[in-house]
Amino acid sequence: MKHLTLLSLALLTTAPVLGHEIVSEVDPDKVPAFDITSGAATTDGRLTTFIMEVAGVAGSEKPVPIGRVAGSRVEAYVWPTSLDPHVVGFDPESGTLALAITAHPDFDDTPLYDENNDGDPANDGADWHSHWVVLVDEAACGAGLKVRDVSPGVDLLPATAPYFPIALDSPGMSPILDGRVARITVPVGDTTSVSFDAVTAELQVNESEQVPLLCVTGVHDVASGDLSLPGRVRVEK
Ligand SMILES: [Ca+2]
Ligand SMILES: [Ca+2]
Ligand SMILES: [Ca+2]
Repeated sequence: MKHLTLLSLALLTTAPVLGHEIVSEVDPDKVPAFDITSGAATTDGRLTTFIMEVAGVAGSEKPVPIGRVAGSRVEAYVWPTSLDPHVVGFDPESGTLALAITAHPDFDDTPLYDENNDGDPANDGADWHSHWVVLVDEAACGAGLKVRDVSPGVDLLPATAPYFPIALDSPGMSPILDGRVARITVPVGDTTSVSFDAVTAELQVNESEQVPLLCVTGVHDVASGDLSLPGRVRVEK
């Protein structure tokens, strides 16, 4: 009976967290830096913070530079969300709006930001930085997903987008990679009904720079296991 009571207490104590956070097992076959152990998000009503914990050191593995954009690789910590892409300035209902922390040493996609603080805003990419992207299904991509191909000037893009022909925005929110945790805060407040997942993935620029321009080529880990977006944003004052 004592055990039952303790178990009930434990369930009561953890119940408000369940249904918000997503828990993923440690998998010895995965690269620890991309092996997700949990995904979570909190909001104070004005800002929302997306959080991911991994088994290793977050951000410790980056793509090897190849010296050209075509065929180059991107590593990413990604939170796919149920937010409409129009919330941040893309076409409404145009795919899955995802927040991403990425590193890609072969190209700069943050024309407004000097990520490495060397006086040149056009030579970055190797350091971890943030993006909004719109993901859509693409059978031609290794993982069945791509960043949506667009025509800048025809399709809607946020003012802070680099105006590449993909649904990519570079609004400059600083990611925090600290030990096992990757997190990022975005200026989106009305998120208590938003669902999300946590994913670690590799992307690649098309070898011939044709569409699909930016494929998701491989998925390291999906917190939910099935991309069902079971996470819910927790209110934290
Ligand atoms: Ca995992
Ligand atoms: Ca830049
Ligand atoms: Ca720079």
